[in-house]
Amino acid sequence: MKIIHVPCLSDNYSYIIIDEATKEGAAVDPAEPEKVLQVAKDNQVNLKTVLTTHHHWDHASGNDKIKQLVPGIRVYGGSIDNVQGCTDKVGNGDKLSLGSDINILCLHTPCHTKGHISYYVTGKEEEDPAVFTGDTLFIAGCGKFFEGTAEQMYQSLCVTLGSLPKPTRVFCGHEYTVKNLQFALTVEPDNVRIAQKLSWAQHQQQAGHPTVPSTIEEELEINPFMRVDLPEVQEKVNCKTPVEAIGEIRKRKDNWRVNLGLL
Ligand code: GBP
Ligand code: ZN
Repeated sequence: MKIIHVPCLSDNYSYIIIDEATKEGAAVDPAEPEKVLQVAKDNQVNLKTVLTTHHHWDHASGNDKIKQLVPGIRVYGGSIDNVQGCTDKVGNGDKLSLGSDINILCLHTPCHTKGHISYYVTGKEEEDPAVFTGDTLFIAGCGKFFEGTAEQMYQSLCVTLGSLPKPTRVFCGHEYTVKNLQFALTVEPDNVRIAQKLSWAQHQQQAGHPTVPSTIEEELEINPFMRVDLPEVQEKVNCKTPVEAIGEIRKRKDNWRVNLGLL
């Protein structure tokens, strides 16, 4: 399988997943359909499906347009949210396929939105899997809790996504990595892996390169929201349980830039 980044809007990523044997493709959150279709055309890819992570406009608002431009395309989306143009509602555990070698497992990862779906994608046996996490899991961060609770984000991030194989590549919905790592250092100032990743991410960004993907293994080392099972992380934020800690870290992140403005 091949995965192509398509930067959209100000800091969103759409992706095209390609089954190389058949040249069939799936577009993840094609917020700017013309851009995504041009990349598909340049790579001789026949788009068959849209995988929508959640209903927010910067992810789902291209769906009606892409249906007009690609007759017959199937549009998958979460079972609860009202996703624009959705032709096929999916829920936790649903399985899809693409071309001859790609399998897609739908994972319900609620909290940022109620019906948020992450897509776990496997290709040939020798290839590392990929997961498309929308606005649930970002590199070194997570989405705001717009439609859910700390319990739900703990389940989505630390249980559902945290249980995927360690080498799984993480493709998220926004390029927020530098800011997320700067914040992560306020939670764990002595975490060397975070400092190293920040310096790498700053270089990538300056060179105009994406910082995506990371891996599940790496997230477990640098993402404060995925590290709340560790007693030392709970202690850093004066909490006694993982759920309490994830809620507290989210609250601190929500207020972080506001506080900087006051200094
Ligand atoms: C920044 O720090 O770069 N611009 C600011 C934050 C996802 S997009 C922007 C922001 O709030 N982003 C959202 C988020 O979850 N961020 C995580 C974080 O800051 O740690 N969105 O576009 C957002 O989901 C949206 C669209 C939201 C429709 C609500 C509706 Br309704
Ligand atoms: Zn969102």
